[in-house]
Amino acid sequence: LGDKKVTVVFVLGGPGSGKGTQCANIVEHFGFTHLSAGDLLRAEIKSGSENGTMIENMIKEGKIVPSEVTIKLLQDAMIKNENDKFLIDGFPRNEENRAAFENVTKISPAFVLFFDCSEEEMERRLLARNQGRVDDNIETIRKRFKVFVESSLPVIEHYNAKDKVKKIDAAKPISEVFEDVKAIFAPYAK
Ligand code: UP5
Ligand code: MG
Repeated sequence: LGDKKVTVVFVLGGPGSGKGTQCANIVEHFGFTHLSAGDLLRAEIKSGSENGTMIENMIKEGKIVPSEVTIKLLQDAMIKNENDKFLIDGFPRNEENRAAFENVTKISPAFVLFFDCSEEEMERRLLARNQGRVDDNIETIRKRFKVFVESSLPVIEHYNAKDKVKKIDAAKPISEVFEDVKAIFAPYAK
């Protein structure tokens, strides 16, 4: 990234907590660029890249793709984009992801937006989504929940200890969740 100074917000929360949905709202109102690590990985599969098969197998199992791969995709996307405000959605997913991103990019997030939602509600949403995602089946959903609790919650704990986490009740309807999100982003109004 060189000398480019960027503001990064990590958007975290369990599978189906509404990260993508709320990021689209934040982009529209606050002029951030949305980078979903999962979307970048799915685009990499589609592009026929040499890592495609490995990535697809990991996603089918709900496992975390090696951090070099994800960080490269995020870094390239930030370099290519003129914007200096980024929402990084669904990354870092474990402590190794977090440490590697900080080491490679020298970026630490302005804050972490954490969408808190029950597994029961997230499961309902994912099973109703119907967008053909290979990981939206009950077996993979259970694996994704387990990985979230075991590997991703510790990342949120890490930033919580630094007072960087803004936790949102994500079980409410989309528009109500966005009211809470708006209050947090008010200082970043474009
Ligand atoms: N919906 C949203 N908000 C709602 C609300 N308030 N009330 C009712 N319904 C609501 O929402 C999910 C569904 O719920 C939608 O139909 C929506 O309309 C509805 P969405 O906004 O898509 O939720 P999101 O949190 O983005 O869910 P997603 O499934 O994308 O989360 P995951 O974290 O599971 O998926 P991601 O794409 O980030 O990762 C997928 C896989 O990629 C991972 O499991 C992993 O294998 C791999 N991965 C890595 O290895 N490394 C990474 O860094 C990132 C991903
Ligand atoms: Mg998503």
